[in-house]
Amino acid sequence: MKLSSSLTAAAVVSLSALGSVKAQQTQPACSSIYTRPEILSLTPSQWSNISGVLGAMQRDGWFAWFAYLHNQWFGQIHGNSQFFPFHRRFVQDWESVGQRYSGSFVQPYWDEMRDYRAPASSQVLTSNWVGGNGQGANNCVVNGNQGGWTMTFPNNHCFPRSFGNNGNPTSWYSPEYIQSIIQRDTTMAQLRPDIEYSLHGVVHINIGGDMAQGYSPNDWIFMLHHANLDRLWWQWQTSNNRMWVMDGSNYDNTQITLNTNLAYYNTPVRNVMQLGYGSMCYQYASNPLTRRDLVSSIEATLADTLPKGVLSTWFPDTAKVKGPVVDMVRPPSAVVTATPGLTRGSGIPYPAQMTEAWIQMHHYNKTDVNRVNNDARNFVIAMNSAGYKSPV
Ligand SMILES: *[C@@H]1O[C@H](CO)[C@@H](O)[C@H](O)[C@H]1NC(C)=O
Ligand SMILES: *[C@@H]1O[C@H](CO)[C@@H](O)[C@H](O)[C@H]1NC(C)=O
Ligand SMILES: [Cu+2]
Repeated sequence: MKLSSSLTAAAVVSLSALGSVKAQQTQPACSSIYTRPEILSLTPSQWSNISGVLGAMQRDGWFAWFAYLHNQWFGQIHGNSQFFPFHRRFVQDWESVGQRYSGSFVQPYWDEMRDYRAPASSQVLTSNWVGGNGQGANNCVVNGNQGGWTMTFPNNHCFPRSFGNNGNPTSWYSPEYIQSIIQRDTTMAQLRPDIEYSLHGVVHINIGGDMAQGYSPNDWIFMLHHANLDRLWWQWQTSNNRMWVMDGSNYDNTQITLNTNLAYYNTPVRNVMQLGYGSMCYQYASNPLTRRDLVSSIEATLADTLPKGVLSTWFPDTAKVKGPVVDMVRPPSAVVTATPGLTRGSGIPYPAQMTEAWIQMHHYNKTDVNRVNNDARNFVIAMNSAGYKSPV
């Protein structure tokens, strides 16, 4: 199995870009492609249109439907290689329902790594956007676009959130660590647990309320979060010829391939692999607020401060090219240092980990969870002992 998938990968690499698309892609190219923006880059009128559509979707029962679907298929779409392709199709399905209400509806993403040091202080979690922590005995959210809503799945309840660590969640995962994963992992069997057991789990748990349940799509943060994870997968796919890399297993331990059907959707995994084809007619905008400066600045800082051995262990692509890692063009360093708010100030804090309850709820493999936790801790130790000061 391992051998045949690496032969396939080698065959793809040896073809021209067009040839490899033809070899793997069976869907037509999209006639037009829309862009998913970072939520904080929306204009007030775009946000008012999107939140208006979300209100209409709630009125018509779509939040309940997606919460039901996610809960129903829960065991088949987590803890195995269907995780990324299923959730890609799921968010796109949601987005296509939104487009019935407004042709210009798009599902934004949240660049959660930017807010990793103090997640509760994120702009996203204010009354201007999705609102903050719940209040009172039932943790009902009172502000933001879902403030005061009654959710109907699995039964009527106020829309709740319950931030971790008594309302002040400890740090999530740094953009440096996520970049390191994207650079180091070469198989889906590596990437999937490295993201699912780190950033994925910790955001669900630390937002809490319905986000920490099988019916987490009740909270629109679910869609912002999974759009971000999908964006990270796409970033991984578009580096190092990994577009068609799919390996590891399904929930029943059968081997996954490009021809395996997705849970519920019964469409081959192949059909969701490449954005811009078939039903996947979207792309991701780089975060215009910070992303360009952030990644470039991280890279400049990494290359400046890390000893070569440390750099090549944790950032093999950066070590190789000593330039843009993935999709970024590094601006002149004058631009980097002049960027407001980015100071080369701080070491990297240890990330929060998944709770025991969350691990059991998903029947995650404890050996794999521990490996991911240890890797994340070792990363922090390696960066801090090399004297790395993060610009984020
Ligand atoms: C959003 O904008 C579209 C036009 O692009 C309009 O048809 C739709 O009614 C608007 N929806 C809301 C809820 O404002
Ligand atoms: C958990 O994963 C490890 C390898 O990562 C594997 O050796 C082990 O058999 C798995 N355990 C279960 C119960 O599947
Ligand atoms: Cu999920």
